[in-house]
Amino acid sequence: MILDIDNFRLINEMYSREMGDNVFRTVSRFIQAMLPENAALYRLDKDRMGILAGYVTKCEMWDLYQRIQKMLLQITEWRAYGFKVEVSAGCSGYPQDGCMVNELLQYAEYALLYQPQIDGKGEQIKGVEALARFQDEEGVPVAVTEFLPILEEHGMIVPFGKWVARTAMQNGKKWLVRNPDFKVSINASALQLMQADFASDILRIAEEEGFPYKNLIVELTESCAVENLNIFMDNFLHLRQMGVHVAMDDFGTGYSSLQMLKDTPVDVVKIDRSFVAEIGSSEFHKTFISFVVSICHTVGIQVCLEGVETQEEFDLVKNMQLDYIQGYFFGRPMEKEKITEILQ
Ligand code: G
Ligand code: MN
Repeated sequence: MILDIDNFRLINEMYSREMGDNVFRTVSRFIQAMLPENAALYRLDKDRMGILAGYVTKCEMWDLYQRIQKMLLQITEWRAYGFKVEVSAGCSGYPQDGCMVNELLQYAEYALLYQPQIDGKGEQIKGVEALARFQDEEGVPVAVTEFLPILEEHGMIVPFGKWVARTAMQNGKKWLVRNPDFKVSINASALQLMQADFASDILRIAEEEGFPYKNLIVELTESCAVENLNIFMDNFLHLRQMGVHVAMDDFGTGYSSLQMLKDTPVDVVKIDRSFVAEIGSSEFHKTFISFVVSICHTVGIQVCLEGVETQEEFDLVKNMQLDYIQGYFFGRPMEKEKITEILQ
């Protein structure tokens, strides 16, 4: 749904730009506060904002619009100035009318950040994981995981995934010049893995961007494999055949991690960060990590430990022969320029 503040130009002209900004800020703050959980608000341009919501009918959107109208009329802040603020709205839904979602996503500020992956001794950066972030109204970053259901619902996950892949490879290419073994990881959701074209799309993008297959890691989660095993397997095998590396993300959280490991021979296993979180207090969690390292190394799989946040945690794992460590202790997801700096 796209909302347009009526008479916004007039407010700007009759009062001031500051007044206009003030009105816009207040209006969006009020709208933000009444949005349901599955919806997000964006500023599109001067006087327009968009609400992107998943799992709702047009009727519900219309109802939301009416409630917004009513709420705005109750704002008293501008009474003294003698004007009232109303908004007009246009609403479209996917898949019925499609393109507005594209417009919204085009306007939405999303960025790709990169989190360093260090070697097991904590000495040298070996690669990065690309992580998408949406910037909300106030510029507060929102993890894309919170957005995936909306993207999926609107059929946007495939174009979004392609955007992530292309951007990561574009940005990552220059890191390879002086670090030929540097790895760039991207995440793929279960829905992407179920597209018959997934692997060939990734390979084509790598080709177009001049990014070597061997420097790319595609991260999958265990849940990827359950629904449509054939398409998943085809994609998986195709990527590996061509030399793209595949990592199993969030390892240890699924129902059948070990079976998964047996059936899908990945290159890297990423141990879920919940294991590190309890490493200080739980012998099981600590043993689990060494156990995974030992079983994986026996069959030639590398291991990345996620979620190392403190020196104490690092001290407990630095002799575990891990291949990679990733976590806030070594760096939060950061702008590409920061990675370039680190690599200097
Ligand atoms: O599912 P996946 O492993 O791709 O998720 C990566 C997410 O984990 C990112 O959102 C990233 O910000 C977050 N993350 C990375 N390192 C840490 C950490 O050390 N602690 C916590 N709490 N989160 C982390
Ligand atoms: Mn991941």
